[in-house]
Amino acid sequence: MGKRDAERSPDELSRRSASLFSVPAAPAVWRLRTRVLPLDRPVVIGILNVTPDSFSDGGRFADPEAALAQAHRLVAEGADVLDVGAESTRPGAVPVDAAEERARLLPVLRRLAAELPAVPLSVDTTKGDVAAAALDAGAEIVNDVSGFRHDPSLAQICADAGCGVIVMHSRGAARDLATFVHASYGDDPAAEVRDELRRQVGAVEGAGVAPERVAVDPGVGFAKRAAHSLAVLAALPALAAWGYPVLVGVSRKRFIGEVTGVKDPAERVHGTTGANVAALALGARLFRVHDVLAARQALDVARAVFAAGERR
Ligand code: HH2
Repeated sequence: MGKRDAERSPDELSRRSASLFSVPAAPAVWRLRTRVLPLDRPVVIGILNVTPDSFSDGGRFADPEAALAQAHRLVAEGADVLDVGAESTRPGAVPVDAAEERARLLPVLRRLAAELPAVPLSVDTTKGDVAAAALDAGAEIVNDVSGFRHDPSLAQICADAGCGVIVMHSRGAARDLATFVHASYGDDPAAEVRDELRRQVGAVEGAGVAPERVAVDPGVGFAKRAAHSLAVLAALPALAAWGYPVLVGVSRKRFIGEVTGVKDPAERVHGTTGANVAALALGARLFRVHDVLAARQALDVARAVFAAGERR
């Protein structure tokens, strides 16, 4: 029989609590199109929305010059990767056709690839031909919020390009993604999310994408009420146990507003920090955020604490 806590020395107890909260094992690197991203430090992915209508920063960076200035700011604040998106998933956002999406993205991606060559670029799209053009313009990663469900050509395009892919859990068609239309779950929402995500990862790998290029994302806020988003975050260790790098996109989202009572998304930075640090402790390695400086500092400090625990 094991010892009771009362019989353990303070040193033994603190060693055990350090290992309880130490970061679960994750792969050492994530392979992208032309480079390898180390995962020994939390990876901060800065969001660059070149959209007129995103939920928290819509319209601010739709002009390419404004987008470039914002990209330089995010990198100066410590972003490791930039995720560039031209179609909002916000409920009620106007769908964007592929030609318009390309016209918004390509000038920005080309300039970023030239001006910030050390920063891997991710393209947030669900469309194969947009992804193909973005990869030609220098993107390293394809981030698909439909989890490679909407466009059957996309996984093959990624396999041929050898790029990194982010497979995110979601349900339903484009207009329903960030709504509650499909937010019905049984007793264990996180297990259902994992089952569905597992199928999507299988489909992506079945199309030829190498497992070491895959990152997985539970899709916080996508077909998930606040309780579902909290449940998938709490269950991150089971997702991390698959062995892929885990990404979370909690930044400024509605569940943070519900927990904190903060209505304005731009004011949700402190709640976002809390969610990101919790996610790091539970196994996430990649953090998609609007507020890069806060995430960079908070995650680096949290990582340093866990690392000190591991050395004991
Ligand atoms: N969330 C959003 C967009 N893309 N990609 C991943 N992998 N994970 C996410 O959680 C995620 C994502 C929604 O946030 P945002 O880009 O700020 O808003 P909008 O869709 O309105 O542009």
